[in-house]
Amino acid sequence: MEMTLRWYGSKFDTVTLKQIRQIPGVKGVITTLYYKKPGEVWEQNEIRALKDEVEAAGLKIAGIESVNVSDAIKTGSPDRDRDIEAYITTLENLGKEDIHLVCYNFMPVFDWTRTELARVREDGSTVLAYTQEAVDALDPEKMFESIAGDMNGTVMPGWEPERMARVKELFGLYKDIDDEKLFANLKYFLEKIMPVCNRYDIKMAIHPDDPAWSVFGLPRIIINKKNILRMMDMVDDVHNGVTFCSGSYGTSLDNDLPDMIRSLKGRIHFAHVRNLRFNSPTDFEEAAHLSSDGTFDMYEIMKALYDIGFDGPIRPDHGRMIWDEVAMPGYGLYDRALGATYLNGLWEAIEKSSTRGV
Ligand code: DNO
Repeated sequence: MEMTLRWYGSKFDTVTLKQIRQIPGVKGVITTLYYKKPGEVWEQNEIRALKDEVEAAGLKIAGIESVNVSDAIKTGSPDRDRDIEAYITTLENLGKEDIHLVCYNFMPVFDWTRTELARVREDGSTVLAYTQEAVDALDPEKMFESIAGDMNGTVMPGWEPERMARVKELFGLYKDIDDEKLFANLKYFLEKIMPVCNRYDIKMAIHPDDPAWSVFGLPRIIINKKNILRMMDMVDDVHNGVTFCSGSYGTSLDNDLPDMIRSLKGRIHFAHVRNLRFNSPTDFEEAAHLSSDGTFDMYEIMKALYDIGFDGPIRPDHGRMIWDEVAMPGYGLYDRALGATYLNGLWEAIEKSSTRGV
């Protein structure tokens, strides 16, 4: 296991590489060329410059989150082959720069969905939260407006204003796409990119849909053990793997997280570990990482990762906004640093008690 933090690049992130470097046990970042649009090629010199910047700060790039997949690929429109070619070139350029992990998602229209970005908890911290009631009452075209005021001046991944301005058009693109078509389009995409992934040993790690059910009637497929095993089987290559995100799969209380982890042995290439607190099955908020602050048993999650021999990058994922920090919701420094430290502590205890037989 390699502890990392997500970092959006010096032009976009409020957190610096120097700060990340000072979190005990964090040796790498998960990063991206945040300005790239889906379908655009990432040039090798741009990747090299990012790598140089990270390495100059004493860190390494542990993986990319995300190289985004275009709507043409997700909907299987006639332009998809052009975009897949661009994706392949990007993967080649990443491979040439010795980067071997790519996180991506296959969610239609909206990436992750939350209805509040700054719900105030009893201790005064603020967190991202979701209620189904709020989604049901909302016109999807108003979704962005309803949360934009709480973004603290940042651009949140998947919620880029220029994309959100086209929400109506985007819904139109997906009107004939159901789960089966989305699965077929994902298979087509994966089959095309597997040769380059094999050539450069690039592990593709699909991020789950968040929340793990359909929102606004859009299809959602990466939501549970059955579907993810179907995806692993449909393109049976070790480079076709997953980002195991406890906070996304965990939105559905039907998902048994440690059991899912065990069933994905060898195919989890990246882990996002965080906790949620459920106020009801349809109202949840992002808690501190500590088990007792939320609903999940974080020890069992880390133990399952340990037991399957997980040795990829992990990140504490979202944190609460604490100590008056102003940052991208979920992506401040302080609570993620506390999360990294806690998860490192759990891991050390699990490792030592396993190897010392106590
Ligand atoms: C939200 C993130 C997602 C994730 C993408 C992966 O905070 O977990 O935006 O990065 O879905 O492509």
